[in-house]
Amino acid sequence: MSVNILCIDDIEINIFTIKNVLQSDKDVKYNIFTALSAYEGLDILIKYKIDLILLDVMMPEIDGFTAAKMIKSNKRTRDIPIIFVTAKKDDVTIEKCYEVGGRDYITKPFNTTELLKRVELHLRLKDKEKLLKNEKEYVQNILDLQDSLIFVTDGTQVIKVNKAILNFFNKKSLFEIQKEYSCICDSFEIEDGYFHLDIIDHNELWVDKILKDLSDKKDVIVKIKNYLDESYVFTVKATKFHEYYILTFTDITAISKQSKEFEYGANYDALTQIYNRKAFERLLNEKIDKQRYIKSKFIFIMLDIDFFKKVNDTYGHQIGDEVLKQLVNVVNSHIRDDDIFARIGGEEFVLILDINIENGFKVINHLREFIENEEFDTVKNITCSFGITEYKKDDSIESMMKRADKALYDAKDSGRNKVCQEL
Ligand code: GH3
Ligand code: MG
Ligand code: MG
Repeated sequence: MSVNILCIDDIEINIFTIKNVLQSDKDVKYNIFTALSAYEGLDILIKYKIDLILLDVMMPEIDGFTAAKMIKSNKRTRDIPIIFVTAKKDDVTIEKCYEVGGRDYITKPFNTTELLKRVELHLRLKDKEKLLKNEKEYVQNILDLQDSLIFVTDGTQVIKVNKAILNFFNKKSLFEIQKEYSCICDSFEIEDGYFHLDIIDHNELWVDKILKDLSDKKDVIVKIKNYLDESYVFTVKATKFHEYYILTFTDITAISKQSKEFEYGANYDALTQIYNRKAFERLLNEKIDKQRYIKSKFIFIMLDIDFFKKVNDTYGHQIGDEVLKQLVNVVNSHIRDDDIFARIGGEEFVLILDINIENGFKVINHLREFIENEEFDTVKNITCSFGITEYKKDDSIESMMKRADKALYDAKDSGRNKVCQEL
């Protein structure tokens, strides 16, 4: 690729000399454009793509300094390196050369090698700058292509963001983001199960805590509100690069909602919203396991509605469902938050209470009376039978259920609306 150099000097012999020197370069072929005034030079700059300017300082009408200012104030030409060629060597002139945007200066009469080497140097620097600028733009392009929110921080201030972040916060530029969010961490919602500022030690930087969690193979999940005040859940990845931290936030809102629903569905009964059979089995097993090191009394109760088939046959299945829901409310209002209450079948429920069997018997009998006296919508009255047993050493879920089932059978067999126990 040919290199275009513009040489502006009001004295023709100077131009002639410079041209000769530059064309003597054996390694590079320069295209030399010449101008005898700043006007002429500016005109050439409009028409051609110039790579470097050699500019005389003292010229009639527009001098070199003024011309340089004009070149630097134009977006299209401001990056072209200017080397001043001047006869003046005083400090004021030299200082002014740089002040107006010159990259360098050469004094007349100049040394041939010096001129060639300076020109080569500044052309090389210009190439490097261009490369760097391209690199930056190309990195930004990669960032902007990502759906994840990406941002770079020095730990204090946001240094770089991608388009996804601007869109998320409805901002036009990094500057707008910086103005409103001194730290993106301020926008993390404070909620259990999510990473937020309240969980960080005062002597730790929040990004370092994220890096530490990630290296401990922990998932870092944050919740952030967008400009419409809608909450989104993100999984965070981070890395440290020199003094910078690069963080990506990937939107997992949909998956996280799904898995929460899935988790709920796996543990709770859809009709009554209490634990289902699977959750109950897990919880009872955990309780039995704990007995190995925490010895405490607990009882297991099976509850079955009496003649429930008749309710369905008389009022229909839908009313039957309403009875189940109302019964759950009645029982819930009678037990403590820590007690376990689950629906394990159609009209069969279980309870686990932290109490000994003597007191448990009284509590359950009271519950039985309570249900008996409750006025149920439509069906008015129902009764329930209960089978109770207490945890014994070496019990398993099966052995406990077997005894409770036997007690329940006794309650049914002895006329229903009864509480029976099996030791
Ligand atoms: P018992 O006093 O011997 O327990 O008599 P029962 O009629 O309650 O017992 P049975 O086991 O014969 O009948 C249970 C009935 O529960 C059968 C079924 O119609 C009803 N059922 C089971 N699951 C549901 C449900 O989800 N909704 C409704 N509405 N009814 C259910
Ligand atoms: Mg039954
Ligand atoms: Mg029944």
